[in-house]
Amino acid sequence: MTAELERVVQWYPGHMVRAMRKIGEYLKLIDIVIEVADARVPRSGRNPALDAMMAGRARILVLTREDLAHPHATKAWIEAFAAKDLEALSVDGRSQRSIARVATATVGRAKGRSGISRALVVGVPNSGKSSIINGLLRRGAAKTENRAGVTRQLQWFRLPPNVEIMDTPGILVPKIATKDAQWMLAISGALPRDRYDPEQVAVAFHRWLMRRRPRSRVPDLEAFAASRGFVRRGGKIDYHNAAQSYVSALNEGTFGRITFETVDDDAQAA
Ligand SMILES: Nc1nc2c(ncn2[C@@H]2O[C@H](COP(=O)(O)OP(=O)(O)OP(=O)(O)O)[C@@H](O)[C@H]2O)c(=O)[nH]1
Ligand SMILES: [Mg+2]
Repeated sequence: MTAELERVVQWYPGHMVRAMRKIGEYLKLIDIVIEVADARVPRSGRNPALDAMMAGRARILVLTREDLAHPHATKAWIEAFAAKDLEALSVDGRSQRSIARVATATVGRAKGRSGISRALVVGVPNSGKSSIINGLLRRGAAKTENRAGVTRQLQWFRLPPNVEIMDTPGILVPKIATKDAQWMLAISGALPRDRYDPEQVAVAFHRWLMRRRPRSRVPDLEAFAASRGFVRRGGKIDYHNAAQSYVSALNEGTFGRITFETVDDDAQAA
């Protein structure tokens, strides 16, 4: 088993380059920007290039997967964003009740009944953009799936009475800044499964957790593999499949609600 996150994980295919350019072209038509990020990675799960592009517009930051993030951490993040004049709200993108809050925030920023407002939904891959759009439209109009790179093109939808909303493909940064950001983005599903080694990701996550919470009872990959029966004939552990299952377990909340990045990391880095 390899211990370190050695392979450089990058993913910036052509459709992201094109989407970035198209968003730039549409931007002058846009009144409201809804940025969608996984609540577990509110720093690495945001794309600074999109952030810079959207500056000066009416914006909402929707933190998805609140069901998997730690509630205290999410609250601290929302307050930190508010202090920077960015309205953030946390949701479970699969819950209609959550989406109703996004609808209220969006409509609150729309023009009066007379004109059409245009909203743009942006964010890194698999953050839950299309799910939010489907929730707002109350139908499965936009394709969603639990893997990165599902939405490939920009697409408009009509949200009665007077909002038009555009789904966009997830756009990553061309170069992921740190090794921590790499495993965090891998777990959150922003990177396709064939782009990273799940063993390295599972090990990097557990090491990070032990540094943060030495008394945590979340199993390491070895213990998980043994307890879930990932043993081949001859007693050898099947680490690869165990690691994939480990990453899935993290995303099903099996190990509890864990936020990977805290506001305090920011303060320490500053
Ligand atoms: N647990 C949990 N899963 C969510 C939440 N929101 C969305 N999902 C799931 O996350 C997966 C990705 O959702 P999508 O809406 O397709 O994500 P996307 O941002 O459109 O992805 P791309 O188009 O690939 O960039 C789906 O399996 C959703 O069901 C949430 O709040 N909690
Ligand atoms: Mg999508």
